[in-house]
Amino acid sequence: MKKLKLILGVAFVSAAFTMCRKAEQFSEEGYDERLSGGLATVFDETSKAFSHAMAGLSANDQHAHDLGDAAFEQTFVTAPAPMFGGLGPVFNNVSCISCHHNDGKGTPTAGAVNSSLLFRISTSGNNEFGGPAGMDGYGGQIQDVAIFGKQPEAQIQITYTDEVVTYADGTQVTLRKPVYTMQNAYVAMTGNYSLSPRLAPPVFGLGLLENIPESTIVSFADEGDADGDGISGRPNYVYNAQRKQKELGRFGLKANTPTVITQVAGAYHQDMGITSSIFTKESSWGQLQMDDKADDPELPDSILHAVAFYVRSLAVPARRDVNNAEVKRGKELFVQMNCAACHKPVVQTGVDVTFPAISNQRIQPYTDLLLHDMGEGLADNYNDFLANGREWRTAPLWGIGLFEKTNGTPYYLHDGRARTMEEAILWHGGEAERSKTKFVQLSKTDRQAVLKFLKSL
Ligand code: HEC
Ligand code: HEC
Ligand SMILES: [Ca+2]
Ligand SMILES: [Ca+2]
Ligand SMILES: [Ca+2]
Repeated sequence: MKKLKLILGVAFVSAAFTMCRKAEQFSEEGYDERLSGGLATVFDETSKAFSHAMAGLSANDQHAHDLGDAAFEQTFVTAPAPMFGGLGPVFNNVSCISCHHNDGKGTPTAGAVNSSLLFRISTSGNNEFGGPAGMDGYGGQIQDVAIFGKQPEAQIQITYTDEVVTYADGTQVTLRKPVYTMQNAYVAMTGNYSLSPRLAPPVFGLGLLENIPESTIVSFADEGDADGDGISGRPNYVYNAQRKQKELGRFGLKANTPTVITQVAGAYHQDMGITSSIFTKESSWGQLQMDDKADDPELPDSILHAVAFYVRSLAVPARRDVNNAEVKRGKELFVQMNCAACHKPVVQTGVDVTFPAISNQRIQPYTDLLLHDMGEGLADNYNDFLANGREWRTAPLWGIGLFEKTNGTPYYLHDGRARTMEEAILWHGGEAERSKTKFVQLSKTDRQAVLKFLKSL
């Protein structure tokens, strides 16, 4: 049944591709702007838009993708279990899909079953690898759920305070700022700590982002702001727990993880409490509730690799309405307001002869994968390797116009505080202050054109 759906899906996608291709005009540069992921683009604008394999995978690769797909959706259980055991003792959720809804963004409802918001915690200073120093009794992340007989580390309650922004034409937008309160801590927390709220981002297109040459990303940086446009941007360099060395950070909301595989192993480890060959000790190792027995890894390498391949080979959804006049006007304004200085519209991936779908592709990720100071309003005061408490990785904007489809109620920004893309823009500060001010000064018609352009991504 699954196979049939897959074949139908592929047939449908290729039919749609050829049909639309004839109907639409190419953009001025002779390039089809709809191809956000180059050859790894898929034509689907439904709730499943982020869930397709890239076209052209070999039979072997397709098989690995399908295995990874099943494991991504698999609910893990308490050990002992013949398969998919090892959940906990403390964890945040029971499967990847329960946070990355439809392979897309999550929902910021801490405590609820579908919650995809988690909290990192650190004391001042760094750990032995240059990363954030964890807290005694808690480590680096608060796990708010536990298996039977153990206690969750703590829960975090969220309340919001409102702030109103008024445009020159009188239109008002209400922004909500989250306030977090730690509750039910299983042991007393001593000393100062900072919390970093993180909402699950989408997981498609990551093979492409991983395949952007390091030199390209570094070339986007302008650390001393030599061109004087107020935008600097710098790369993060982080510890690779698999290769045991410092590398460029690309993934995570502060570019705090170097590769897809370490990100996936890290998710099993911290978010689900599942050990693997990369993270061999439970996240609660050395804490009160752990027996500290060094067992075999709970996750076989075969599954770890399949899941990593699954997210690397998820296709990017095509843009819609690229020839609509209002969308085109919105794109012009996006460039004029210098949004494109951080949200890079076009990037070229490197050559990878083993994986043609991600090799040498012209993609439109709308990110530079660099860290930017986003101002006090978005600051979490939490350091993550080189990222300071005001810095975040430029969020890729590809697919953002489909969040309503993939997630029902969409949420934007690192903690989901923004309910609309307009709210997300109004939170921009720091290096993005000038761009934000330009947006606020636009006429209502032009603001709508910008939002319509974002909706087409
Ligand atoms: C409790 C919710 C939660 C669970 C469960 C979870 N994730 Fe995530 N995921 C997140 C958050 C939050 C981030 C951002 C992490 C950061 O900033 O360090 C993230 C980031 C990622 C990224 C990087 C995306 C990017 O653009 O940088 C990948 C890949 C990923 N997760 C895969 C997985 C896989 C595979 C699983 C299952 C093994 C999983 N996640 C389970 C919440 C979750
Ligand atoms: C200085 C770099 C920079 C500039 C300039 C910039 N952005 Fe961003 N943008 C970011 C970063 C970093 C984030 C993630 C912030 C966070 O999550 O707290 C982001 C997030 C967003 C989001 C939300 C993405 C999501 O997935 O939740 C939207 C929408 C957005 N930007 C649009 C714009 C628009 C429109 C402009 C121009 C008016 C702009 N940005 C200018 C860096 C920038
Ligand atoms: Ca475990
Ligand atoms: Ca912990
Ligand atoms: Ca600059």
